[in-house]
Amino acid sequence: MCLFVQFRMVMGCRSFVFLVLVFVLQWCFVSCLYHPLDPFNTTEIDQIRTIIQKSHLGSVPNVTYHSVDLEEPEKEDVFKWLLSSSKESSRPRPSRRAKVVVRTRGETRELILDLSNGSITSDQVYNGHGYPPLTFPELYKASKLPLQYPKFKESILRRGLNVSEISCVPFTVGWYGESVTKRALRVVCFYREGSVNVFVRPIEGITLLVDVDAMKITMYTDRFTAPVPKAEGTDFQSPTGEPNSTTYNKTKHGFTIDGHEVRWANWNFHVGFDARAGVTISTASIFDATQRKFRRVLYRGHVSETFVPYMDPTVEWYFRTFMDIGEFGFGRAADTLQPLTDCPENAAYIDGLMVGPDGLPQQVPRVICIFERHGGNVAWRHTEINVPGRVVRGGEAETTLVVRMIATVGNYDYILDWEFKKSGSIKVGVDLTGIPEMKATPYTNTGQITENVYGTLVAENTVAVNHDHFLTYYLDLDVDGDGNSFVKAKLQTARAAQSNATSPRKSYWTVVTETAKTEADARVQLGLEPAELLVVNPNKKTRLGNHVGYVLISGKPVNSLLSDDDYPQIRAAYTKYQVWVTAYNKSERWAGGFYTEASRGDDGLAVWSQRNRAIDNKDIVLWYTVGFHHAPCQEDFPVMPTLHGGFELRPANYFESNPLLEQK
Ligand SMILES: *[C@@H]1O[C@H](CO)[C@@H](O)[C@H](O)[C@H]1NC(C)=O
Ligand SMILES: *[C@@H]1O[C@H](CO)[C@@H](O)[C@H](O)[C@H]1NC(C)=O
Ligand SMILES: *[C@@H]1O[C@H](CO)[C@@H](O)[C@H](O)[C@H]1NC(C)=O
Ligand SMILES: *[C@@H]1O[C@H](CO)[C@@H](O)[C@H](O)[C@H]1NC(C)=O
Ligand SMILES: *[C@@H]1O[C@H](CO)[C@@H](O)[C@H](O)[C@H]1NC(C)=O
Ligand SMILES: *[C@@H]1O[C@H](CO)[C@@H](O)[C@H](O)[C@H]1NC(C)=O
Ligand SMILES: *[C@@H]1O[C@H](CO)[C@@H](O)[C@H](O)[C@H]1NC(C)=O
Ligand SMILES: *[C@@H]1O[C@H](CO)[C@@H](O)[C@H](O)[C@H]1NC(C)=O
Ligand SMILES: [Cu+2]
Repeated sequence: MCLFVQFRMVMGCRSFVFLVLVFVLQWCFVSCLYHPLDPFNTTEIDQIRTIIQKSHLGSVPNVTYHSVDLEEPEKEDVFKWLLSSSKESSRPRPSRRAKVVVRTRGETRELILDLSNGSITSDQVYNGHGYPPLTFPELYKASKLPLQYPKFKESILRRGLNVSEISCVPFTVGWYGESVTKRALRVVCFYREGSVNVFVRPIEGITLLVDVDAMKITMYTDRFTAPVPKAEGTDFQSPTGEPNSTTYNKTKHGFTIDGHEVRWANWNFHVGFDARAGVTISTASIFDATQRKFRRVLYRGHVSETFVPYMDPTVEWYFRTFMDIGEFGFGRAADTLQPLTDCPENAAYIDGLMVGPDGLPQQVPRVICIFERHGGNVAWRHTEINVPGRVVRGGEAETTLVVRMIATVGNYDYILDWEFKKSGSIKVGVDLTGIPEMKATPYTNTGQITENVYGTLVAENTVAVNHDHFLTYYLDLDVDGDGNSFVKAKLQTARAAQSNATSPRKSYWTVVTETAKTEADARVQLGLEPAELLVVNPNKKTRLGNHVGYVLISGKPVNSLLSDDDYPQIRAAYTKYQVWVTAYNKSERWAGGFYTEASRGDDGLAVWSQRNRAIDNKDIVLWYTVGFHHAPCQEDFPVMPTLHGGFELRPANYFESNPLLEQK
């Protein structure tokens, strides 16, 4: 029954249960597995809270849970479990351990819990820089403070505005060289009156700082005013409401979801949901029809960090340099998917579960959708006219499987896709949409502007400010096993030998491969030289003798243009390169460091890479950053059409030949 408790697929789960109850019970008994990388279920979340309440923290008032993460089991134990052929009950599932970060009495405390014996195996106060993610109640309370603050109310009256029509939004503050920091938020206010599009009507000129632990306004300035942009033409609501659920419930799927494991075509993988990363893909392997077995591809993949720095250095704007994953969390920001808009008719939905600030389980309905995409593309084709007397045609329409989640982080929406192809490719896509951050100005036409406004006039009195989006992916590839190497296959122009009279050609390109020995060799700024970037398994060869591998097909080369000594860049130093490779270490998953809020750049990918560990024929992790420099345009107002980015991991000498034909 576990399947149905954890996963309410929208496809009429309940009636399905009644119809095939007997079958399901038997089936669950033999195959309803608890995968070692499963997110915590309600029983386990309750157990975690109980363990903490029974400890010395039980008598401490106001313990808030900021992060509860599965403490990653050893990889070898996960594989022992995966490859075990014994029955579920006797499978050696690694013990479930939780890393819990709570705050109490103004301190950050890290606990490691062992759920198998209910003990706290480690308990320490964290004294380093930075703080755990902010909780929703903290953000909510901070957003309400201005509305009761006399000086703010005065400022609003002076602007001739109605305080009842104001929405305030808490923004993280970053770090700008302060030697002592407090958990703080800047609260920025907007005028709704006549519009639901809160973010397009900023009230400019006011700076408001909140001390989060004290939950008090500790700084207030009102330096200038600018006209509030008008409400007209800013609405973005769809004319129709919720779709009729009967139109999307009755679907047949070409895949199965068993616990958190998905099987489709030649793929087999685990889908998880994490408060910090959002959707995670784990233990993805692909069936090789030649070898008659599943072979490993990706041990774990998810967004590790995001960095969104705005390019306006003025007093009211400079701090807007967000690292959403660590400061807030893509899982916490994940939205319930709207059938037929967010996911097509044939989608199955799964719910997400996380731990609330009070330690109680918090459910997010329909947080991930999974669907087959019949995108109208061609998987492969050929027409042969050189067979005498015949025209020979072959080909196949492409069907892929998409796993999708959407995070709405304040003004922006990120649509995260993991698309699996029968060819062995994994395409990772991200679509940006939502409302760009706007700044109110006196200008109504670009002809009036004589100063730098740090963006584009997208509507009267409205500048959409220039900014970047960087999404850094954690990609623990295990190409056909643990021992992997990172190879740069550089394409170099060569001169044809002039002495050879048989060829008139003067040049050609050739492939010169370089295997990265250490982490320093594996920092890559794309676009500087043509090169194929591969993760290969040097211990495995095809029958023909090529090393089996996966190639990274990158998107546009975008790296941060901020100077290295700029504070936000110190915190997000890893955005200087699009590609990094590190030695696998289960504690190194968050590119911006574990404690990202007000971090100082002393933890994270750029720091780990400085250790310059050996990465040749080792268990390695590939990090890839999808980047966008966003200089907004008028079409981005009042809500922007999706802007696509992404990359592909594609087999390269992994199979003996085209796997699409092998499946026949
Ligand atoms: C469709 O699914 C939704 C969500 O699971 C459920 O509330 C509804 O009753 C279902 N409708 C039908 C007709 O099965
Ligand atoms: C949660 O998982 C544990 C195994 O880790 C299992 O024993 C328990 O029944 C599950 N609880 C629910 C509500 O699924
Ligand atoms: C605990 O929280 C409550 C409500 O927020 C507050 O009134 C109280 O002062 C807090 N207690 C301590 C010891 O911080
Ligand atoms: C619980 O198990 C852990 C091993 O995971 C061990 O270190 C610890 O001592 C055990 N605690 C108790 C109370 O048995
Ligand atoms: C201010 O807004 C509130 C709520 O929208 C409304 O009820 C009230 O009449 C407004 N006050 C003025 C002075 O317009
Ligand atoms: C949904 O659609 C079905 C079939 O078209 C119809 O019978 C039902 O009344 C509709 N329900 C709602 C709430 O509109
Ligand atoms: C000249 O070209 C022929 C034919 O492509 C090739 O077999 C031979 O190796 C070449 N010789 C030199 C010296 O490049
Ligand atoms: C693993 O990573 C953590 C955090 O960066 C570090 O403290 C630890 O030394 C690393 N372990 C190894 C074996 O590199
Ligand atoms: Cu943007």
